[in-house]
Amino acid sequence: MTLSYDNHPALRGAMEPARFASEVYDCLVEGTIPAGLNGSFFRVGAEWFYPPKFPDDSPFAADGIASRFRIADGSCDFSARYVETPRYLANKAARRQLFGYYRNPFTDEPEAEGVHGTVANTNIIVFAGKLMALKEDALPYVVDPDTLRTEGTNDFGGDYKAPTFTAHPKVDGQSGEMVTYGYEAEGLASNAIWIYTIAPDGTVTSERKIAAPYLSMVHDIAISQNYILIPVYGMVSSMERLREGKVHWVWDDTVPSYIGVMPRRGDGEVVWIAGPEMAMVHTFSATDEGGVITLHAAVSDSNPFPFFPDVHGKPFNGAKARTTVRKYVIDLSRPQDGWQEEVLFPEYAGALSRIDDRFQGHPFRYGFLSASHPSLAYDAQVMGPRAPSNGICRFDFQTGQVDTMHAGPTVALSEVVFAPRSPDAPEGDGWVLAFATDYADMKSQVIIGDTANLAAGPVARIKLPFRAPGQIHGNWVPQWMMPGEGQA
Ligand code: V55
Ligand code: FE
Repeated sequence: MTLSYDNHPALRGAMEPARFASEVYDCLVEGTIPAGLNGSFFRVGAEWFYPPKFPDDSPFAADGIASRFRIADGSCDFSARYVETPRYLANKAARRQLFGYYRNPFTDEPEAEGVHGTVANTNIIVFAGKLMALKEDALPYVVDPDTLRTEGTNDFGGDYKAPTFTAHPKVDGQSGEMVTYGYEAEGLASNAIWIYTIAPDGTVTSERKIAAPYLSMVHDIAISQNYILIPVYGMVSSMERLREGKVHWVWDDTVPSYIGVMPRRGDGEVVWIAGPEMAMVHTFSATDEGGVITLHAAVSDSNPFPFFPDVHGKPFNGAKARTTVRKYVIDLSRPQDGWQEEVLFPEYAGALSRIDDRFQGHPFRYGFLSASHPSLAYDAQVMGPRAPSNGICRFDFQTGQVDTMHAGPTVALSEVVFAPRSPDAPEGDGWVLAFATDYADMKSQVIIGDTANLAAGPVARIKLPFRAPGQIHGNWVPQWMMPGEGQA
C-alpha cells in the first residue's frame, strides 16, 4: 500500500507532518535567554501520523505531539514525541489510518472497534504532580515529563467519573483548586456537562451535573471569585448527523448563544443568560463584584472554523470568523437583560487568549495574545496575502494600553505563554514565550520577550534546526512548580 500525503494538499508546506520524535541538546540561541527564566515550556500540537481517511476532515483529529523546551541557566534542551494514545498505537500497528471523521466513531474502520479515537492534541498541563495531555473528548493522558512517554489515562483515583475532560481546566491561582468539567458527559451527542473541583493533591472534592440548553462545543470556561461561566454557542451536533457519517460539529446561526452562570461553591443552580450569535471559544478570565460579572474573552461573531460546515449550507464568512478581544458584563439581578458586549481592541485579531495564571479566579488586569495588527509588517511574498499572527501583545484591561512585540516579518506565532519573573512578581511582570515557524527557512524557534519592554523586540530566539509542529496550547511550568521539585 502507498503511504503518502499526496491526496491531502492542506498537509503541505508549514502543515506537512514531521513524523518523527526528536531531541535537540543545547539549542542554538540568538540573543540571551534571561538568567532568571528557569523551567519548562510544555506544548502539544497536532499532526497526522497517518493521513486522514477523509481529506476534508477537521485538523482537530490529527495526532497529539507533545514537546518540551527545558530552559535553565541561559540554555535550552528540546524534545518532542507523539502522545501514545490507543488510536496512535492501533494506527501504527496497522500501518494506516483506522479512524474516520473527527469524533464520529460511525465512520471508523471495523479494526478501530473498541479503541478510543481521542488524539490528546489540545493542551498539556502540570497538576497534582502529573503532566497530562488533554483533548475534550477523553480523559487526560499522563505523560512522563522527562521522556515524554505516555503512561495512560488519569481518572483521579476513580472519582472523576465523566468520560470526557476539558482541555481548559481552571486552576485557582491562590488556592490551587482545579475547576474542571467534561461535556457530552453522558455519551456521544448528550448535552450533559459534569463539573468537578479537584484539590491540589488530586483529590476530587465535588461533582455537579448540569444540562446545557443544547449540545454544543464547550471548549473553554472561565472562573471568577464566586462563579463558573460556561459559554454555549452555535457549534452543534446530533446523534443523527453522526449516524449519517458526518464530521462532529456543524454551525447553526439560528440557535441563541448562552453564558451559563453557576456558583463555584455550594449547590446553587446554573442560570443560562441568552444572547445573539457568537463563538466564545477561548476566555481570558472573569471577575465578579456585587452580583455583576465581568468576563473577558476572544470571540467571533460566527463560526470561526472553516472546516466545520454550516447546517444551512451558508458559505464560510471570513469577516464574521475574525476573533477579537471582547468584554462582557452580566448583571445577575437582571438575567433577562442578557449581556453587554464591547469589542476592546478591534484592530488586533487573535484567538488564543491567556492571562497571568497566578490570577486565575481572582481580579486580574492583563491579558496576553498572539495577534495580527495592521501596523505589524509582514513579508507577503513569503507569508502569502493574509496577515499572520506576528505580534505578542499584553493588554492592560484597566488603562486600555497595549504593549506589543513584533516577532518578525516572516514568522507565524503559536499561542503566547507568560512566565512570571519570580513567584511573587507583580501581575504581568516577567517574560512572554511563543513558538513560531519562520517561513523564510521553514524552521521553528521560540521567541522570548521581556514584559518590561515588549516594544524593544525579542530578547532571545531559541532556534530548532527543523520545523516542528505548532502547538494548539502550551504552558510555562516554572522549575519551582515541576513535579518532584520543592516550592521555591
Ligand atoms: C478546539 C480545538 C480542538 C478541539 C476542539 O480550538 C476545539 C478549539 C485542537 O482540538 O478538538
Ligand atoms: Fe483551546
